Amino acid sequence: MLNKVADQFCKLTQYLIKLFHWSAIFFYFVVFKFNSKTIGIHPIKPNFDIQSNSQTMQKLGCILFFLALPWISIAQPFVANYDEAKVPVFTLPDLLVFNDGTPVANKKDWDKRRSEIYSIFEKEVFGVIPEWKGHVKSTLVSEKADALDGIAKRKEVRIDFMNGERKVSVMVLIYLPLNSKNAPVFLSYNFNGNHTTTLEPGVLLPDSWVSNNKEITDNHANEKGRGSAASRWPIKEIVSRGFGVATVYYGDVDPDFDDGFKNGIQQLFDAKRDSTSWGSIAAWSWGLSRIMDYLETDKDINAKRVIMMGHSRLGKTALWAGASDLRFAMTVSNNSGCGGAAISRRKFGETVGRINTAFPHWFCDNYKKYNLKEEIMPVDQHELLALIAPRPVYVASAAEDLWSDPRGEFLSCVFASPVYELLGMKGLPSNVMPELNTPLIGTIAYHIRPGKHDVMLYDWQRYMDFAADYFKLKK
Ligand code: GTR
Repeated sequence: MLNKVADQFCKLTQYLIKLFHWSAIFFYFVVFKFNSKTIGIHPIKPNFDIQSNSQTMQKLGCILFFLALPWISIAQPFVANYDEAKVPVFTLPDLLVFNDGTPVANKKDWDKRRSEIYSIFEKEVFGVIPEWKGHVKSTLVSEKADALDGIAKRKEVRIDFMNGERKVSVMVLIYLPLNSKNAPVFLSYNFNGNHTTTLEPGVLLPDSWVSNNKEITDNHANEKGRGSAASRWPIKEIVSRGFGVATVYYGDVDPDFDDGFKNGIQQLFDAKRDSTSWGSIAAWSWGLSRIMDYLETDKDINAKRVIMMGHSRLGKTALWAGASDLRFAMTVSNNSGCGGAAISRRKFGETVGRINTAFPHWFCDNYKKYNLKEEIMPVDQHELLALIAPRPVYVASAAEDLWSDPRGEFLSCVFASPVYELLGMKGLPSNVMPELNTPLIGTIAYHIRPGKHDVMLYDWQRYMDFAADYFKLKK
């Protein structure tokens, strides 16, 4: 949907530029000629007034033309490359070499190298999170002991973030298998409100801004959305296999539009902005850490077993949260693509320039330096995965989701593997892209399934298998 809006915007801009361009030409030729002819004086021998008049027109035409030039070059509609033969030859930054060229030899070295890489991602990609000076309060809002036809306990917990008079509230919806305080829990943002993940009538609608669609015209959630994303949230299957689910509407933390960072939790921070200031992905990721703070206090939950999971932009967020907060035991990136798991230097599908143009608020301003210049980036996305090591990470692609560059997502897993191996873990077990529905499972895992950009039951089943092995649950 947002892609379509961005493309329409691009077309409109192009149309306006053409109009501007032709006006410039019109001014230059038509008005100038009209002036010369109607006044009836040969342009080569004009009198002083006519000459200055025509020179003014000429200058105006030139100025308009040159003003239009940069726009003409930047507003060409983006055409994604989907041809493997056109992927540029690239050299990735070496994970196991310090910025000063010294090799990384052991686990201790890796801790230092990790800080170097983390700091580059902070300052050049996602942005630095300012110091939090407010306070936080959590309140149990509802509880149901026999949810999902009696197999789960459901609760809703509101977390209020406050700084002075300013307050932002975030609602966490939690489902837990009955009588299991040890269940691993998938923590995952949803796109349109907690009520869209389930058909259960009691689940609250968000109060915060939601994007408009066929059913919503006033940026407020309504009952029509209940259960609309349930296919992405097979909560009953998840709970039946002994896992919990904690989900939060991402717009509660930061509404997803470019508002100059004035709403969502960013309004609660007093920091001035510069080119390294945080974008929305960092804000959403900060929110996940605060939800983790709450989960650590919840007696029904073993917070050492929280699995960070996200789809698409929220997959990018999950990876950055997994890299930033070592309390997340495992991270799952579903179709995260550009700025997530896909290698940026491949420029396949969505590129850095395209994502920064369509979503200027997601990353820090420094990231824009790499628009059309991915090859000079000081990091690439295999390093984002490596920041999660030695904890398990699962990356998944969809065959028709070329926009997210499945091969680039796979290669990140391959290129992050040496760090896992240095730390004594198994990297991805193969460097050959697997067939559809044939997961590769090491401490880094990868699969590609048939179908579109989405989260499907197949994806969840693989994540649950992976987590069940790691947490040694009965299958
Ligand atoms: C697309 C965007 C992708 C991905 C996706 C999503 O429009 O280009 O990077 O994040 O949105 O989040 O659904």
